[in-house]
Amino acid sequence: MAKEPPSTDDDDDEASGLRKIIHVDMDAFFASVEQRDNPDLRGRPVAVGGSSGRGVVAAASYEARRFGVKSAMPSVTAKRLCPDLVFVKSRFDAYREASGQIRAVFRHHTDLVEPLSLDEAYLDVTEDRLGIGSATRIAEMIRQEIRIKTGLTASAGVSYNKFLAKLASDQNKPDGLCVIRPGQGADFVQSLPVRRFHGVGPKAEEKMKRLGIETGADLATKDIAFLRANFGSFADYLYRAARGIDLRPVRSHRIRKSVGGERTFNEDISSGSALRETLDRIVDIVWERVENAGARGRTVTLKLKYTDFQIATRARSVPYLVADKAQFAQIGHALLEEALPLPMPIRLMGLTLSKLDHGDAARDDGGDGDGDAADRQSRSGGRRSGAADASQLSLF
Ligand code: DCP
Ligand code: MG
Repeated sequence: MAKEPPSTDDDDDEASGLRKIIHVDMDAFFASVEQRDNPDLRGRPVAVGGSSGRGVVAAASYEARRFGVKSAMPSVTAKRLCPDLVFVKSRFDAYREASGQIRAVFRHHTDLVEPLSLDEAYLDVTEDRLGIGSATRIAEMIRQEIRIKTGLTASAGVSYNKFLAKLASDQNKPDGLCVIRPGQGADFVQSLPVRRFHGVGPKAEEKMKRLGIETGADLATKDIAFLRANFGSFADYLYRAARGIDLRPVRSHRIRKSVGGERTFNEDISSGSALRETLDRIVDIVWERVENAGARGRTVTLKLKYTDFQIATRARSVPYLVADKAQFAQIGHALLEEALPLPMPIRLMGLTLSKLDHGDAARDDGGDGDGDAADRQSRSGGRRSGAADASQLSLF
């Protein structure tokens, strides 16, 4: 029996219907696939990525991380930190295959799977397919099934919303499990550095630091008006997150329309050679995102923003999916050549791949995501009363 009146947090948990959410994230994904497929690499510090002057580390094995090597670090820096580091070229077909296997494991337990990238996904197991009931038990089964099917380890977080489940999956990496039970979310978030909040990147972290916000507890002292004034549309998410609340449903039907990236320059550029070089760098960044998303597409769009802030776009579609980075780059360059000579210098260049084909995600295309989520939400709402609440809690 609860002796105290329900706190606002409990109210919000109720509003979200005490969902059972699991976030699964593979450990050192690309690097682990390489170690699995090449026994010589096991137990050694491994970096996936180019070792050349401009290469960056895509993934670092846990052995390499002990030396401070991590994703997105320039390869030269990584080599300096860890002289014995072994560089391995990426093999996206192998990563995509493992990704398909883990998604099949997820679907064995629920239809409500929202992949975030090749190696991680949110699952809503409030009403799990096999009727197991305990989200913690399901997470353990999933980790074991992934190990059997792929020979790789996964970490999982279990909680009552997406925000907390993702934090939890990171908590006991590698090969770990962490459960944040109903009522524990607000406390869990207090001591965390804001950088661990999903969506807070280096820039937001820096800005928060200037505002005296370093932890969840600091964030929770700021009212919504202050957050809106400083973080615009991000404010509502932050306000709730600082209290362990997140109302976003798991959306299995979310279809990404495009993958792209752009760069704003410190100095406006206009010369053909500088433009081509810039485009190459953008191709590197965007193609990495395309591969991480497991996306394939048919249309490439080049965006140029001129010094007078006018935006020009040029697009080209191909009859088949863009096959690889070389073809992506070639189409991007063809679009750029068409735009030359430029009428004036540009301050921004962007490149996007769209008309995406979603591979195995196509299976999810059948319905309207929001409608379905709302339906599930209300169905669970209907079941939610008296004894059902107690059993849901005990089975968490
Ligand atoms: N990746 C990448 N470039 C980055 C970050 C990631 O190419 N800047 C790729 C390589 C990773 C994979 O995406 O193996 C998954 O990214 P994660 O952030 O989940 O990192 P890992 O799975 O490598 O490690 P962790 O155990 O921390 O999840
Ligand atoms: Mg991972």
